[in-house]
Amino acid sequence: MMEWAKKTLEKVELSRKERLHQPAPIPTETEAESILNNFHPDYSGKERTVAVGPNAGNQKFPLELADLLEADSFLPTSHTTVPDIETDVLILGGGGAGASAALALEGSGFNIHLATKLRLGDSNTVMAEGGIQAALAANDSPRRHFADAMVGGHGENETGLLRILCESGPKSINWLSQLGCLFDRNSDGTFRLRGGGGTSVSRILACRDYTGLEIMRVLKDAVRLSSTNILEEHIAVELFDDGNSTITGAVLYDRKSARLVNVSARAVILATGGSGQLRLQSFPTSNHVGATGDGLVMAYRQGCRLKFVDSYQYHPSGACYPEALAGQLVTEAVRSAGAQVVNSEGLHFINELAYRDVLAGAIIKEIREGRGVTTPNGKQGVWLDTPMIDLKNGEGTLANQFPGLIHRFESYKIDPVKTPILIYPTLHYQNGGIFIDSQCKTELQGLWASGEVTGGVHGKNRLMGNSLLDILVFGRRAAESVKEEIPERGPLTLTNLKEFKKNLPESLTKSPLFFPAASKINLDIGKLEIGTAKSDSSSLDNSATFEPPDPFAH
Ligand code: MEZ
Repeated sequence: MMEWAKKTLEKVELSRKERLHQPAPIPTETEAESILNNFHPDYSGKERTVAVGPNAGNQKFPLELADLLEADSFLPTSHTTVPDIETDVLILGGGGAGASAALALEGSGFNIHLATKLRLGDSNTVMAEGGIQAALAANDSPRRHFADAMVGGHGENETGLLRILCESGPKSINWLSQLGCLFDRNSDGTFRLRGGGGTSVSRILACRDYTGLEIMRVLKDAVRLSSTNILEEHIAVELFDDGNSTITGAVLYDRKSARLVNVSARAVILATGGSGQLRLQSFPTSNHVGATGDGLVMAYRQGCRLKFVDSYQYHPSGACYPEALAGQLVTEAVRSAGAQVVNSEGLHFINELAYRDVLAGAIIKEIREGRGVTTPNGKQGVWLDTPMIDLKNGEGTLANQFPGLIHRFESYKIDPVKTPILIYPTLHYQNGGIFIDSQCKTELQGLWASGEVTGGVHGKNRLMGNSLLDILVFGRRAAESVKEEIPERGPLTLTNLKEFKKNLPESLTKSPLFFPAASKINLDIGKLEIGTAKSDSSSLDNSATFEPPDPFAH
């Protein structure tokens, strides 16, 4: 029990009955604008332009990302370019987008390699809880899905990409079901559909509160059974070009043998995911440990422009207490099932299904204005009144629909069925990324990209459940395009990298980051020679017992 919060919890309990049938208002457009401008982290001015690369001087980046874009490469320009592996298609990333691309290439006759930083499946995909959108209901349509996402994205979505996303929803669910994905169903066998923030009809399919895990389970099994060569613990370090800007492969770092591996490929699909582990402005994150924006850095050095990378999604309901869970996702589905967002005085100050950016800003506002709850360690949050779920929907609903939530909190003697959860926004999703066209082609020949590393489809605020759909749709689409347009094999050079380095300001730091500093995983890549295994002394710093990253570290 949270003894320290006794007084405020009493106020929450006292106001519960009155709140039961009284939804709080969604802010008007003017109120929302004021909340965003004054309280949302994207609008705090903690951003700057960079001096090098295709966006130099004309696009602002969060400070932490700008530093990485202007940092030096780990790879010396003298690095040898003799290939260790020759393949047709190299997929970088082992999450949902990379796995979907690999599966769509099966049967093409191409030789396929998929390289992943950790193990196949270790990705933000498995961290997604609440569901995936697809216009399947009788009263729904891809057009309606499109309209909802467009409004949610502040009208800034790339319309061509968004149309493809929404039109591909139903067949993506069909494909996943054929692979064995067990979506929740109604007693009549139809898919159980939930609502979410910004969905005008129920459109979200779920597997309880572990949807991403279930989706990745089937994708992973299928990839393992396919002809794809899986290179686990092979971290992408840099891309190769042919001397004429066409991408021709990548340099990987094999963690197990501590060797650099040159891969020559006719096509590269970048599916390296997001960058929540940059922990912008010291925010905790819901992202997996490898989400450090490596794909953005590598592609940028080659000349790919980045779009909207000043726009990140701070998921309103990240866990705030206990500190060991800080930043972990408390799915939006908990809010759509009836849990209300309540301040220290027991006031239901905003509708919990307001757009994510507005809700996150409103929570920060409440705290800054003194109506938040302070934990014994000085962290601040507001209440998510989870007991409301059973009150509204009947006893047992929360336990039945959100077993993952219960499991995590009961370890700390908090029962969300009886006690509200303290929440604070958590860095959840990179809204922007690499420019792609409708075939997932980047601005460089030979390089395709899909999933969270790309920018545009979600505009400046993604709706719940559209990222799980995105990775399936655009992972497979990239593969289809590769099948049609794969170039001939080109030479491996570091021409683009050398050009980029020429204009680089003096920099002591190196990038990509690969792992957050708090993980204590240090890769000493610059010192390695190609093909020379570093005896048994891996470059991992194993001197201390491994501690998971401190969720509040930066
Ligand atoms: O798409 C998401 O971000 C998602 C499903 C998150 C969640 O709240 O569960």
